[in-house]
Amino acid sequence: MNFQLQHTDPKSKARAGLIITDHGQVETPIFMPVGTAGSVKAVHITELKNDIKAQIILGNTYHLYLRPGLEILRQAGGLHKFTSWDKPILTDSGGFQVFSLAENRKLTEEGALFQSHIDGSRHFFTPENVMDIQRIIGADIIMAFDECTPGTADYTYAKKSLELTERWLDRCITRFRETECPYGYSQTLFPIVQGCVYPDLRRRAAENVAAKEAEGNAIGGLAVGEPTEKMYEMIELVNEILPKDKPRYLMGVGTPANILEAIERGVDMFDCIIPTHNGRNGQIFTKNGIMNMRNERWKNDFSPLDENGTSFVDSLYSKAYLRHLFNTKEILGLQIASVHNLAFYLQLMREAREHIIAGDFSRWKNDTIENVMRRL
Ligand code: PRF
Repeated sequence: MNFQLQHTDPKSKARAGLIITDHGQVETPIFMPVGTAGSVKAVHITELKNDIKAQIILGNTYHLYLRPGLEILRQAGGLHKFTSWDKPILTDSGGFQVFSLAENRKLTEEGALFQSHIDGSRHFFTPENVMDIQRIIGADIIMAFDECTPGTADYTYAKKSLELTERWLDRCITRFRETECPYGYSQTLFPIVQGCVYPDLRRRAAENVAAKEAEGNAIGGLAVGEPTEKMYEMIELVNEILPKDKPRYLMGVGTPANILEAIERGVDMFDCIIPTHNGRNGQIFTKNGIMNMRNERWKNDFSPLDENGTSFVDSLYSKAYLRHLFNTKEILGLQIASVHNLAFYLQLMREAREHIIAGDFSRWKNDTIENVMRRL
């Protein structure tokens, strides 16, 4: 993998860049649709490529390891071949999902013991086997095995947790260097900065990660229960330390406002379930604000779903029709909402990039947040 920093906004920390992988290029800032179990829920690959214009998608080690499992993934020739998505993929390492989904999980120095949320079967993730698993899944960018410290953790817990993440990172790097991609292309490992909301821990974590000289770096442990202002403060502090010539990935964030604020503070890559998850609950993002399609208000509004939208669904379908689909629980409603919201997020990233290059990012960002986050 290679990263070219193309433009830096003169008035903020916002950047425009290019990530080059063996499965193609990614223009940053970028949003990565979440394809947890090998599918971006309710969205075809053709829509992702041609309509949404996604450049990279995310998969989850935890889910893919449990189902379909490593034997099937290996036989398929990796996740790209299995899913027919031939562009870049990033996989999360599983630690975060073990803690949010699995049952009876137990953390030890060695790794994380857990029971599957599907059938209760017992499994053990270690920094070593999580590297091996991500080799077999075959993502272009793989993530270190970390403990995502809750945003409400006290200092003593956060420090212990960070120290474990740091020891695990060293084990990840060792194993990653001893192994190779079974499919003949190259993979790269991103370390993750933890440290909760404590400036000295975040500073130390960022310095430790920066010293590894990885091809890209991630910021984890944010949007996990801490106040939003604390999140912005930690992003700012960490980005002062992480290398400028490597992409920075903020894990699992967020709303359009969160993403634009993080871009202004120097973040390049994002993933989040909000556009798809909230979309399936009837929440539609537009430039003029957020619509809840279950609302009576749209019952006889036959105007296009989103007159400013770039997706085919925006002009093809009306607000009243999508409201009807949600009202009758038609599967098509989930599909339209998911495609629309992902197209909206990707368009927001393209506009952010244009404004960074044009040099007026911050003004555009402030206006955009005000409009986009309004409730309609
Ligand atoms: N670590 C990992 N994955 C994550 C997170 C983390 O801290 C977060 C936190 N926002 C989302 N996904 N490995």
